[in-house]
Amino acid sequence: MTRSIRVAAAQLGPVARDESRSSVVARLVGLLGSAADRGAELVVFPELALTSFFPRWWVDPLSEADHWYESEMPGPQTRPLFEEAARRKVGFFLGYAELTGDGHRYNTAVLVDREARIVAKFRKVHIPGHERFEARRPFQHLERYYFEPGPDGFEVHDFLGAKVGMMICNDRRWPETYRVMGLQGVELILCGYNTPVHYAPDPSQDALAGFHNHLVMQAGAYQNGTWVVATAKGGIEEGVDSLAQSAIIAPSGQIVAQALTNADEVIVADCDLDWCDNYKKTLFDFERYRRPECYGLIAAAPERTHDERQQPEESRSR
Ligand code: CDV
Repeated sequence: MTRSIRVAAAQLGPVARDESRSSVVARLVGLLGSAADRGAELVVFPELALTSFFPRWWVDPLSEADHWYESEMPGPQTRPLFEEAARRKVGFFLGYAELTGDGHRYNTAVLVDREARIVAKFRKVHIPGHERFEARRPFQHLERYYFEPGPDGFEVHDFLGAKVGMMICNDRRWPETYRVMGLQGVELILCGYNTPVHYAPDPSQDALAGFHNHLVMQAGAYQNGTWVVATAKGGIEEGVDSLAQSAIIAPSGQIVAQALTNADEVIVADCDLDWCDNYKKTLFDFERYRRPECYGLIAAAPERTHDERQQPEESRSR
């Protein structure tokens, strides 16, 4: 008997700065219902799905940004999504801004089972952007002001009969992300993203945003023999055009489903998990063919610590 999961990517169009949580959650509930109507067992929502992509704005002091974060999950406003998921027996991946009880801020996703229980949490590892307001930019990308890097790395979980991993947005650009999960036998990687089409540090990349998005995920899927399901928050959000093109990618590296719009849209595919072995047991039989003794530099600890790589403490205000 083949092992297969029907997975949906539930893309969101723009979320306005003043859109209420209950309005966004109602949109998520609608998308989850559409996915369930099409037989999906698992729905993947975007990164920071509950709010506008707020790192585009500089808010100082940071405590005045607390309303963008969730201090409990589910909380009163997100509970309707969990209730609907339990009613429809659909699992989901949901990205949101997390504020922990002891004051840490993470760009987080939860993995929720078909009874609406949180079974795993992932905190974004690679935090892109900058730490302080930069006047030269048409809009900010202050993720490094709003979030700490996730300390837990890339774990793989037994979920719905599959080996499932998670990553968030910029994580998808790094080969190490996929390989760390590949070494744990991952068969299905879930991802949410917000990718502004304009990249201020090098605008020559703007025209390539869609190409790079699929390039990295197709390569990661193929080189590790895994499915990748990646969901955007796309469209023109508060004046900033963000990439849509949500995609479901097979272990062959082929895109088997892709969003056609930059608005709320559900795409669905049957992910045959046994297809992973076509790659894991042939070209990418890690046991047989990898040469880790030749790759030492990749995992070597840097000479500087993470904190030393940050901007000087006096230029930050937390
Ligand atoms: N939300 C993100 O992580 N966005 C980044 C930026 C750098 C565009 C991305 O890699 O898509």
